[in-house]
Amino acid sequence: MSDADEATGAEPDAAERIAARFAIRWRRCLDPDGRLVGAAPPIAADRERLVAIHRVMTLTRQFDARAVSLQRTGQLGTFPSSLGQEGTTVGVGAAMRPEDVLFGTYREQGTMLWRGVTLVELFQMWSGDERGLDYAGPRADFPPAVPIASQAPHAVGAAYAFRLRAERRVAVCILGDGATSKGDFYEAMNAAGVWRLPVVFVIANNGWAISVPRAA
Ligand SMILES: Cc1ncc(C[n+]2csc(CCOP(=O)(O)OP(=O)(O)O)c2C)c(N)n1
Ligand SMILES: [Mg+2]
Repeated sequence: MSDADEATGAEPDAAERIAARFAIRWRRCLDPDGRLVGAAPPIAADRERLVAIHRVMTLTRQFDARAVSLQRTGQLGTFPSSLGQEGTTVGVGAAMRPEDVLFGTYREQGTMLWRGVTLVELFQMWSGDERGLDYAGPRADFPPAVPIASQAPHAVGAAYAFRLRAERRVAVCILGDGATSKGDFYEAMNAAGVWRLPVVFVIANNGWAISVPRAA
């Protein structure tokens, strides 16, 4: 059915009927300049929690600056900065329960710090020392996925296990906007939808996949 058919109420042509319609709602609390849009969410009144979140956001930025300096002076291997994404990463961590399981990328330092991964473990990990991945804190969390979107099917597998074991926990999978172009992302979304699994996909849209802008 064309838009014109719909507007006039005309019978749709049997050869071109609409198979499905859907809408994706979006919600925001702040505009790009940080001004409040609409009513503040309940967490805005929880000063203690906001300070706790802000503390880890600040720690994340300090860790980031230190890691970038070490990387630039040849003392650390590759390091993906999360500068400017502290709110997303720590915010996701703060929304999770301890028993949930994180499947993040290489920019989730904030989520990891919130969940109890230590600074020593982060420095070990980014120095290539695998002991840094054997977290003393969140034992079940997966290591950051460097192969893009590869953590999405893992998250679905874990969520399937939670379902089979009747465990009340959620797999939380964080991906970049570029990762949404990967086949594993669609396969994971499809399986999660078909089996109605307890998995949440968070797309951290920073507008870029290395040098390719989202608009391209
Ligand atoms: C399977 C795979 N292909 C290519 C790469 C190289 N690569 C590293 S980062 C990146 C861009 C990812 O963009 P996005 O998902 O938006 O994450 P961002 O880095 O912006 O956080 C690519 C293609 C990779 N790591 N893994
Ligand atoms: Mg990106």
